Amino acid sequence: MPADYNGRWEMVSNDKFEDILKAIDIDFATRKIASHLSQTKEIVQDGDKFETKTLSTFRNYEVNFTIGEEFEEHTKGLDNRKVMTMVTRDGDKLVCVQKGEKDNRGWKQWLEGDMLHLEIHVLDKVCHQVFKKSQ
Ligand code: VLZ
Repeated sequence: MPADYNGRWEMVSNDKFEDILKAIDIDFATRKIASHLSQTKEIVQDGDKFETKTLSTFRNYEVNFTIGEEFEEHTKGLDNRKVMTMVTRDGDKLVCVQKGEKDNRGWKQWLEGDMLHLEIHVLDKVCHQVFKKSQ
């Protein structure tokens, strides 16, 4: 039985998110706002298909994907770039590679009990977010 990411997840920690925003060229003012936001993740998973929403009071980010299927992701409201994205599984972990202008861009997501962990990386920067299941 693969990991079940379905549900609503509330942010409990967000380490070095501003480093990621800087690495993708987000301006100072936006970084100061965005790095202090509490984010909520809503995930609807049906087998290998994921619909994800990252919500905040400032901006929302939505991306849908199917494991193993590469697609063009437009990082709308973030750095507004186009990247070629593919998410695969490594055991119960989701591993995302975002090929584009910025090297070593992507994220890994996994579960530990009722906590969802997300590690976002760009260039030599790494951010670690933790979310707690709320629904
Ligand atoms: O996460 O792609 O969980 O499937 C941040 C939005 C979204 C609010 C970060 C801040 C995207 C706005 C992370 C800043 C300008 C992401 C995936 C894995 C979604």
